[in-house]
Amino acid sequence: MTTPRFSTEDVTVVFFLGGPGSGKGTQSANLVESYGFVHLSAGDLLRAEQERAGSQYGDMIREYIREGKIVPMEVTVALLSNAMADSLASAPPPAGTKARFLIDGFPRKLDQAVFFEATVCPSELVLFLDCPEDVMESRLLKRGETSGRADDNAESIRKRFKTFVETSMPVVEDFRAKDKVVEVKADTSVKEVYAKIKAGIEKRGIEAR
Ligand code: UP5
Ligand code: MG
Repeated sequence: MTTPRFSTEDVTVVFFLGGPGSGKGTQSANLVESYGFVHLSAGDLLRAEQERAGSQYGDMIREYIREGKIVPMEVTVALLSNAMADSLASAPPPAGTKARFLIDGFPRKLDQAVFFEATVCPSELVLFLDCPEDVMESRLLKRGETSGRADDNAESIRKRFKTFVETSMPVVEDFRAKDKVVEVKADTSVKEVYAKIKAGIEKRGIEAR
């Protein structure tokens, strides 16, 4: 059996899932502020790797993201695991506390969840933002006017939704069956959604710090 790289005695991992445009990035900023999470967006790490000079994965990542497909997990898991190690080395948590990592937009497929928990760190909780597609679509199209993201266009958005429903929702369902999901409706204001997130995670024992 493999031993995970990080122990749950030192580290708390919360997976943050939800459809494209459900508000994961937006709410992550709030959670960093009040709960001392280190925010690691799998999508942001992949976009940075895509731009990194000398990366052997740049072209592949670009293609997968535009098509709304899920990048092979070895790439994503290595980026996440190394980002966790870097954070622990450069900004360790206050003495006597565990480091908290908010893993945004990952795992997007069941085998990724299994692989991450076996080799990197088991998760404590899964925060899931539930938002109707029409709301997510209008948010993403609006963001696309200025974001520069290659996947914020109608065609890529449609493909991202399909991947989310077919491949990523089963991850949420699997964690739900294990009673690890805090689910929040995400089609109201940023403030209202955040209030519900706070209530949900505090009920599960994650306190502000
Ligand atoms: N907004 C947010 N909340 C709002 C609210 N309550 N009311 C009104 N507006 C709200 O928000 C999106 C927009 O909506 C923003 O303009 C915001 O102001 C507004 P944001 O917080 O950015 O939503 P988020 O859920 O983070 O949306 P994002 O587009 O980042 O989600 P995706 O999951 O699609 O993107 P991600 O970057 O995670 O992944 C992109 C691609 O990378 C994937 O499609 C895939 O190809 C690849 N990928 C992998 O292959 N593997 C991975 O593990 C991760 C990604
Ligand atoms: Mg995001």
